[in-house]
Amino acid sequence: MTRTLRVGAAQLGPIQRSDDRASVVSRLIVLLREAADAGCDLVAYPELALTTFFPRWFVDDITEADHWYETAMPNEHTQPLFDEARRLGVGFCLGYALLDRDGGTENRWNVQSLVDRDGSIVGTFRKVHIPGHEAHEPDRPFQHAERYYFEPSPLGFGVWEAFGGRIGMMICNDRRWPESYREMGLQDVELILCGYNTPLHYAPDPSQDVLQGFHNALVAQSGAYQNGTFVVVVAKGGVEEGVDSLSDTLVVAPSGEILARSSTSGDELVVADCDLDWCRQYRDTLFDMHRYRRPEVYTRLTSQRGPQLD
Ligand code: ING
Repeated sequence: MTRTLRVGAAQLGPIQRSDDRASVVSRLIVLLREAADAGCDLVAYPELALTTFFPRWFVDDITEADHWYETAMPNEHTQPLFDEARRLGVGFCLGYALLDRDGGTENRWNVQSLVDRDGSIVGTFRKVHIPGHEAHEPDRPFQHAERYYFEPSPLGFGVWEAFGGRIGMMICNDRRWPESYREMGLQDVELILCGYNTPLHYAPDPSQDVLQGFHNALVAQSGAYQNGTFVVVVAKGGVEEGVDSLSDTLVVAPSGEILARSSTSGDELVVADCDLDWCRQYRDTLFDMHRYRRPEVYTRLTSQRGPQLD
C-alpha cells in the first residue's frame, strides 16, 4: 500500500489592486473544484493568495495597508473556500497576510495555513526570511518593502503530520536558503509546500532577471534532492499592477526531478502523484543523515549570521 498523495499546485495569475477578495476566492474555488475532479488530496495556493502583492507600494502610515491583511482565518471572505474544501474532502495550503492584534500587541506576518480535508487548520507557518527593504526606496521602479510590512518569524520551520505524511511549509524567499529545507529535513519532512510572488526584475542586480526561472528551479530541485523530500513551489505570476512576475510552478520529486510544471502565467492547476515512500530511497541511503551528517563540525551554521574571518 503506497502512501501516494495527489497534489494540485494551484498557480494564480495576477490579482490586481481592484480585485476584491470575493472575486479572488471564486478563482480559488474554481481551482479547488478542478483539483477535486482530478482526484487531488491536497491543493497548494501561492503566497499572499488573497490580494495583490501590496509590498510593491510604500505607504508612510502603515495603517493605510491594514486592509491587505486578514485578522482571522477563516473569515467572512474565506469561509466559502473552507466550506467547499470540506464538502469536496480536499485539503489546501493558503498564503495570506496576517495582522495579529492579540492582547494589545500588534504583529504583521506573511503566513501560510495548512487546512485538512475537514476544513480544520492543521498549522500556520510564518515566513522566516523576509527579503527586500524596510524604508521607501523611490529610485526603484517598484517597491519590495516586505521588511516594512512583515516581521520575520521567531518560530522557524515546522513539520506537521497530515494527509498520511509529514508536511512542511515555507514561503517564497525561504526557498532560496538551504537552511529552510534542512530544518525540515531534520524533522523527516516528506512534502514541502511553498507559495511565491517573484517579480522578474530584481532591482539590486538586474543581471538576475533572466535567471529567475533557473534560480527558482535550482533551489527547489536541490532542496528536494539534498533532503529527500517532495517540494511544491506555487506561483502567483503574470503582470500584476504593471509588475511581471515569475510563473514557473513546479512539483519536484525527492530525486530532484521535476514531475510537473505550469505552462501558462495564469490560473492553472498543476497535478502530480507524490509517492511519499519515494523519500526513503534517498533518506535511507545516500542522505542517511544519522549515518553521514557531521553536525559536530558544522559549527558556523548557527553560530554566525554571515561570513566572518576567524
Ligand atoms: N519575493 C522574492 C523571492 O525571493 C525577490 C524576493 C524579488 C527575489 C525579486 C528576486 C527578485 O522570490 C518574495 N516574495 O520573497
